[in-house]
Amino acid sequence: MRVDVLTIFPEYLAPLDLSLVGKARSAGILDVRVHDLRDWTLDRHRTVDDTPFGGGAGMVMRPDVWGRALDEVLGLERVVDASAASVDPVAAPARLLIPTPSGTPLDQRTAEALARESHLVIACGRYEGIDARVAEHYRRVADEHESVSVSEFSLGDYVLNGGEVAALVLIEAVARLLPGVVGNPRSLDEESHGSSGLLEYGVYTKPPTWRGLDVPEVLLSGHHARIERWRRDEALRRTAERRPEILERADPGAFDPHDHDLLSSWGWTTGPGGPRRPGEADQGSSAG
Ligand code: 6GU
Repeated sequence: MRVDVLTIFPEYLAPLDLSLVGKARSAGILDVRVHDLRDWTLDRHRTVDDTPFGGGAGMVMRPDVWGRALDEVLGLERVVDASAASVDPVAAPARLLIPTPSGTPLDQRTAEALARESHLVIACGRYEGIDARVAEHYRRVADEHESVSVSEFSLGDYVLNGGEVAALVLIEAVARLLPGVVGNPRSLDEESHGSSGLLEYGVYTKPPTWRGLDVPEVLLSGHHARIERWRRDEALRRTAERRPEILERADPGAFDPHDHDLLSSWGWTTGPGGPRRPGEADQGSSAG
């Protein structure tokens, strides 16, 4: 997979040399190129921002600089030049990803979809963000050429100073899903937000007693079926406590009779619409 990152702080992406992502790069599984946006400025001061039309605080990143940079990195100069030609050797479309607190929240399903792509381009804004016409323009290019698609994404409901940390997060979330990056791919199923849809159960290692705290007895029993059930119960308990909305969104068919008993013992109801937390009516059962 090829990933291009555009930023005015290329050094911010230095952690990409480390750990699993660094190994994936050395192994040739992941080709990450970090570019300095200022390389596409034309003035002596290498200006990337200006004051917002309509007034207000802060600065906005100029669309003309972003346009030159993105056309080149997305390979669009070539597409537009070749648009009259009948033979179009265009590769799989690049995905343009724009980190912004006003984007769609990034989740594991999105990371899985991105891991199947061949080329990601991440446009890291700073200040108050990138002129809105940039996303609009490349959405239009996407509609016309199918050589690119555009997604604005957010890490969560808080504000960062720029998109660089979000780019690191996205690259790590995607890179670990590429074949050959994580040693044992089965560990990807059992972790939080994996195929069960639940948060992961707690994990333990030696010593069996530490500062008066014992490892749960069942984990030392060697009884595989009991261990599996205990882990499922723990995953359900954590999810119900910490992220009840995940259980309420889950496929109602994903819960076995033991799950239902457990949820009921915590005051949840488990109708045909799936689990509902205590005090929450089933969807549609009490409209108005
Ligand atoms: Cl993706 N960017 C910025 N600047 N702030 C954020 C974010 C992204 N996600 C949450 N906060």
